[in-house]
Amino acid sequence: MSGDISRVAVLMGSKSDWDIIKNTAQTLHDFGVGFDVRVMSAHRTPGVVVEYVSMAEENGIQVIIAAAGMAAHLAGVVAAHTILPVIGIPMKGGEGLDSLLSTVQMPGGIPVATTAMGKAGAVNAALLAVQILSLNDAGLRDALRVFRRKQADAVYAANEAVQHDLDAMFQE
Ligand code: RP5
Repeated sequence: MSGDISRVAVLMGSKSDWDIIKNTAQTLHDFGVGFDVRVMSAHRTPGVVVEYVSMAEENGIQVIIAAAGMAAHLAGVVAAHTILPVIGIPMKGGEGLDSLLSTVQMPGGIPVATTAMGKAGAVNAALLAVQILSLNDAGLRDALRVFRRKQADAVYAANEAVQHDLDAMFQE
């Protein structure tokens, strides 16, 4: 739990996913968005998943992020039990491609917005959740614009640094 009210649920299939999913929690925290982190498994604790997700809307959750690896059914099962938007993060628990396909290949009618694997996906899941929440939150829209500007500034600075290195390497 972080922030006053949890607006985002961050679910993961195993504690072994946490090292990557910490990036989701950190990003939500950086935007000041309250979240609730839980370990629960579509296969090992299916009853807990259904119970949690069935109550999520009533509990004030607006977006659910679900991370799982291998035969990664967590995001799909979550999506089947709620009309809240669900973002799936495929974890590289097995080969990687297994969890990517298990998460992304949802049948028509039950969507899961699937991110990349790894840290990029963990961060992007949080950013996508913030973007969804920002539709009704001008403060979050401003924070997203600041984030994008800082991100671009870092790329401009990196380009400058490379140009500087090139000048130093090849000056006659
Ligand atoms: C999935 O299986 C989890 O999300 C994890 O990515 C993977 C392996 O889980 P552990 O065997 O490490 O608990 O359910």
